[in-house]
Amino acid sequence: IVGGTVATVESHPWMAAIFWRSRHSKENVFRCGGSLISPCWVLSAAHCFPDSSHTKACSLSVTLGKSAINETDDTKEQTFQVEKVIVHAEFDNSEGNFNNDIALLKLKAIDGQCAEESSSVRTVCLPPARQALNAGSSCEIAGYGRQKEGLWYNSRYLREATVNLLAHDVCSDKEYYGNLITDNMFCAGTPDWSQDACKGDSGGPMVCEVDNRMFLFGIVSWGEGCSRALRPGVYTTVTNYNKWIEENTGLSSIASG
Ligand code: 4AZ
Repeated sequence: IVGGTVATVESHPWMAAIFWRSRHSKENVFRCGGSLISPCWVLSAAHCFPDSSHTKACSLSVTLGKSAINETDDTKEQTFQVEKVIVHAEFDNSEGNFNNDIALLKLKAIDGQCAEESSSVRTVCLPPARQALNAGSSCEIAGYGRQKEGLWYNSRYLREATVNLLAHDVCSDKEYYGNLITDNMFCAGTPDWSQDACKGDSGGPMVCEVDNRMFLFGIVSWGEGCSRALRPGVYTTVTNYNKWIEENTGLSSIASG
């Protein structure tokens, strides 16, 4: 996150930190963010899981309730192995724009139970399929990613920032991203380009408030650099995937509103 502030995980209790266990170093390497949408399911970005052997479910783990990426707080955290990874079948980066950048991770239950609700762990609501937001709406993003483009290390602590939604026609203007922006994506930034998601924030949540409730509207997906003028962050449009999420998780009416 560029231009944001340190956040407590209690203010983003659906935040998931996804790690990959390297076969060689046997260390857990932070890979991506995600959002807890039900006790056993985390929503993230497809591009976090390129289908090569080293991202098989067995080498992934998910930690919930995490404030600091390199420190463990057993009083708040819950860690799970991953039972399966479902990457959207039409995920496509052939145009360099991560179309359908969405994936589901099923957590492996421990004694029949996945995530347990606490002050630091909670599910986020999915918005109703037809819930649209106006351009200019302000939404929150959170992640453990870089604080500046070009840095090679992630943030030590979870950070948050506030960004405004951009109209589709603005972001599809040739001054912006042109035809790279599909209906499965939307853009967000700030008027002075000071706040943005950055490398390492991918897969993480964008939540927006509707009628005093927070809903998961976006998944951090891509952008040309971070905090660059006319190069806003690009997010997966979660409302386009309500049916896909229901079909793949077996959770029904998850987004009844
Ligand atoms: C990345 O590489 C990435 N400025 C994520 C978000 C943005 C840029 C890059 C948005 O994961």
